[in-house]
Amino acid sequence: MTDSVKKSIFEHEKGGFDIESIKQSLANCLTYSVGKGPITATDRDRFFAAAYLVRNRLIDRWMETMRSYYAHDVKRVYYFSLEFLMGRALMNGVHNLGFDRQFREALDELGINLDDVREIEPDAALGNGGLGRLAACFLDSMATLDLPGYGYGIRYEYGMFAQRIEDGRQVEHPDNWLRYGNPWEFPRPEVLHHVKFHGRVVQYAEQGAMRYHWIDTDDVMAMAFDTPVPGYDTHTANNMRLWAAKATRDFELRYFNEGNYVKAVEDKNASENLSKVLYPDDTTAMGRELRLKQQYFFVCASLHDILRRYRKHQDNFDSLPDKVAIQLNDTHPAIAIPELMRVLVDLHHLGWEEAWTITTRTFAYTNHTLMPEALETWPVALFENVLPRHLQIIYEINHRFLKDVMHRYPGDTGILRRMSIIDESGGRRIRMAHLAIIGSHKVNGVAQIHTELMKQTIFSDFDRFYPDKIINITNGITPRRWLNQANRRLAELISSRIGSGWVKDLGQLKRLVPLVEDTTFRSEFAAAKRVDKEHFVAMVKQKLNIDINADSLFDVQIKRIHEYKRQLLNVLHVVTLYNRIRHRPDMDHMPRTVIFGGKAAPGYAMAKLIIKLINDIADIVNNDPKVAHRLKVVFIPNYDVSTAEEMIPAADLSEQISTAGTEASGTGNMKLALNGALTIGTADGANIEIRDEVGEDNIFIFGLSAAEVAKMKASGYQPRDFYHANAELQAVLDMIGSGFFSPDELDRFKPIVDSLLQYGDEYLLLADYASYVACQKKVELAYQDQEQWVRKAILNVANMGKFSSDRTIKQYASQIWNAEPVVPEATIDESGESLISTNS
Ligand code: 7LS
Repeated sequence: MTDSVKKSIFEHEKGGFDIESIKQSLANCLTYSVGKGPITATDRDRFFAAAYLVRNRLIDRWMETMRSYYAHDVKRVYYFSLEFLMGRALMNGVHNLGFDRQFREALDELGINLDDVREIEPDAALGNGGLGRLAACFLDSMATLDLPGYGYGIRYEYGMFAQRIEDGRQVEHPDNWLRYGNPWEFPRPEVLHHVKFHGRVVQYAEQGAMRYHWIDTDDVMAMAFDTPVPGYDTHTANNMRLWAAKATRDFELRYFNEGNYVKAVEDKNASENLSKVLYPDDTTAMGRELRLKQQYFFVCASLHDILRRYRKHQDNFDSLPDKVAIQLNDTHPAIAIPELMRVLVDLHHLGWEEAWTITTRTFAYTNHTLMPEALETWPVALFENVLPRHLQIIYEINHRFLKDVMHRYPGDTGILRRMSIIDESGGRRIRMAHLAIIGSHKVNGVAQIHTELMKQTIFSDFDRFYPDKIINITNGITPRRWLNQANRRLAELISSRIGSGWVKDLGQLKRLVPLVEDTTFRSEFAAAKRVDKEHFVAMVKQKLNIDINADSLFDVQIKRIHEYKRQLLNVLHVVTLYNRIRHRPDMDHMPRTVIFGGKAAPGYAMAKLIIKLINDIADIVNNDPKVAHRLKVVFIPNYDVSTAEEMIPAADLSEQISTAGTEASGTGNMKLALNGALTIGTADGANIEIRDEVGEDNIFIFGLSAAEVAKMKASGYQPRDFYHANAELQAVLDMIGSGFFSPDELDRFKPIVDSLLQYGDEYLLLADYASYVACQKKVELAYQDQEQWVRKAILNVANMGKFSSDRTIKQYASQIWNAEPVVPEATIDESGESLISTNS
């Protein structure tokens, strides 16, 4: 190949953004990166070519961003998370680079169907639910705001399981998302860190100080994989660095020494299992040892990586907190606190006090739940075995902390027991939340009510002890993915009226408020929703062969299946409506389609039974001629980021009906309201702040408040009283319990009814039932007045500005991280050294 040909290929690959360059680049990528010609290429080949095309246009920005962070030695923010639910990257890249239109037209001119290509890409589903998706929205916002923010996590080989529904039941299938390769990641085989496990600690005195050595360990290597995170409408592209486990070379040596090749390979496999799979559980601790190892594995590698970067400019650790902020996404990475202490004290011989000041000024912790079963604790014995030195350090942290507590509250032994990192009640366990609070300078909750409850209940002692440590920063979502990409029709309508500034400044949506009086705008808004609903109708027909009616109210509940989220309360309402239609078939009944989506943790039997119940009810209701299309029930399988993007634009009603005081924030509530769905919800999580923004008249709030829930529980809640007092409720429960919906197995759903009537109805469904059903009636009346409904929907969209993750991230940056935006400049690296070895 001549130099000029090479050069022209390179020029095209770097990428212009005009249609001709895109067409040329796509052809080049197909040939030179995929190795296919236009005739033999499959849709998958075309997807890969398109991905390389986008990637090539990102790389310069990405490298320049890293170089400029390096050149200015800026303060960096590291978001430590066991989960990143990124979804698909192709259109996000196109969109954030701002060449949507040209990209579409180029593909069109080449006769390539964009949807076919786009849909080949598997979701990067490295997360369970809200907490993982929040991490992904935060990366988008940090890049968009030009903040030097890095994601650090695990490159799971298998992400969140794929859910199939077979005979109405959830069946889990492995998510082999890397099978065809991942065009977005750059393997960095030279970026490797040693991670130790097990072994023992020896101590000896040296120059008057006690030194600790962690020896005889089992070691694993962590290898880096980097993925660019493009900001929207900016030159910044940040980095997400995920770690994969690799065996050390010890195994090869052992093979030579022992001549036992098979055993060596087995051991090698076992150590590489560490990053094999994401635990599909967002409540109860499981897979214990491996999960703890995953946590330490990525924390250890990430901290070493960060310190290596830090020490390129600094020869001591004094300014670590001025150059590094580490945000702990829940307690899952909280082992980073004793790990940093170990590095500073054991490896670099800092004094304890000095190391502790640096550590606490570096870390901050976000709490995402008050639910006792999701508050992480680890048995001391497990720590002793897996991380013996860290256990010692935790004891030392605890000892010093409790001494301070004792000084503050002399003679109060109760408070020592309550605040200790070690829970001594029944089997000694390490309370990771206590460790995270003590080791951080700031702790935040994710919605006002959640933070208040944190301060008043589980962390009240800590709030008293550290008065300004616990703060609130309400969650948000990225408007790029959740409106501008997911709902093109609505996004274009909005931009046609108020310009596109809202994409980066969501508060500008307020300018839609006066347009509620504009009949043209209202009808265009309604028409956009209508088209989105029709698309959804076609999808349901194609995937599930169910006919649903676009004129009906689309009543949507999409989230992980969990008892506290109360999908079952929604089900009780569905059966109530069914009975009303059956008993009064000739009356007017407003057509409604109740749509569910969500995964249950594989070991969570009750959640899986609720899925089966929804599907069994769907079978009967959807096929009952008396109902005649006035009620339909659909369960959309495999709810994930991409499915959410399809469903949210079509929703009329958003179900956010958790027992008050249980949902820390919720973020699906924000996504649905931003897309013009009205919320029916409890006074819980961010619903309360959504009500404050959109106004009482534009939201449907029902049920007990968190205070009332607490009071009712304290005074001895009797679910049976509600059962006996409400004939409709009684009928519904009797039908479910006696097998009306499961004629093939009459007692199939008895455990569900028993959980309500025999076992105390922990989430107070029966207490909220009447209020919920009455509120749903108000929804129906409102929906029947389409003009009023559309006004409300517009006002929801217009008032969602607060819930941009850009606002959330700005608050983190100023209230926790003390980090500033850095606008990248094209600083070409004259040394010619590679980006990674010098500047990453
Ligand atoms: C988890 C595990 C666990 C959320 O999405 C907990 C666990 C585990 O305890 C145990 C063993 C194996 C795997 N994976 C993954 C997540 C969580 N915990 C949480 C806690 C809160 N996962 N949330 C949600 O976070 C959102 C963002 O702040 C909130 O909007 C939402 O209200 C909250 O439920």
